[in-house]
Amino acid sequence: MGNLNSAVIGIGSNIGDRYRHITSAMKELEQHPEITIEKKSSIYETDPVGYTEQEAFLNAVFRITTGLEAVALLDVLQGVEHELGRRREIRWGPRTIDLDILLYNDENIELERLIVPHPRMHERSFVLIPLKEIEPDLVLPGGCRIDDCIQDLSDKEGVRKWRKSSGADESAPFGS
Ligand code: A4P
Ligand code: MG
Repeated sequence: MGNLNSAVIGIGSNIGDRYRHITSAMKELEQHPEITIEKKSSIYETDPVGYTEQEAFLNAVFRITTGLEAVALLDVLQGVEHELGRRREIRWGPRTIDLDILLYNDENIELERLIVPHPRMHERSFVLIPLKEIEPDLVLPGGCRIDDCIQDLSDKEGVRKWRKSSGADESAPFGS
């Protein structure tokens, strides 16, 4: 394994068996020789943000160490999205799986296909609430402590801890 980099990944799904999509994606990533998952948040059920005429998401975040450069990591994440049948149709619309690089070391990256830190993470409860679980002392790029940043968000009620045993998701037919 090459030099160890630390990255935080956001994951989300709002089509079909959302829990299975999230666990399958994480299993795929765990099997990559240059990726180690270090810490995972709980899974949250979250009201859709942006394009709101869609089903609720399951969202989580996790921290990895990786020998991959940021763009190579994005390639791997997009490969997993593709494998799990992600179709890009509506921007911010429904998806079987979405994998975003939220943070990569403390680097600022501005390429056409990769912007890190993720430009919308600061304003999103579905990112910051799970992120606080794994990085409680994080100071966000821009200087806001994660706790203070969450306090200022208006959509906190749209983010609820989710339990697999709630059942509904497992019995729902695909695509319903
Ligand atoms: N890209 C640029 N920077 C990054 C990065 N840091 N990580 C590029 C990953 N990709 C990055 O993404 C579009 C392009 O962004 C990619 O080709 C990549 O090169 P996409 O995943 O194809 O499309 P998208 O996700 O629909 O667009 P975008 O802009 O990434 O959307 P967001 O901002 O991620 O929002 N509501 C809830 N509750 N939960 C959600 O998870 N997600 C979204 C998507 C909207 N509302 C949501 C949720
Ligand atoms: Mg995305």
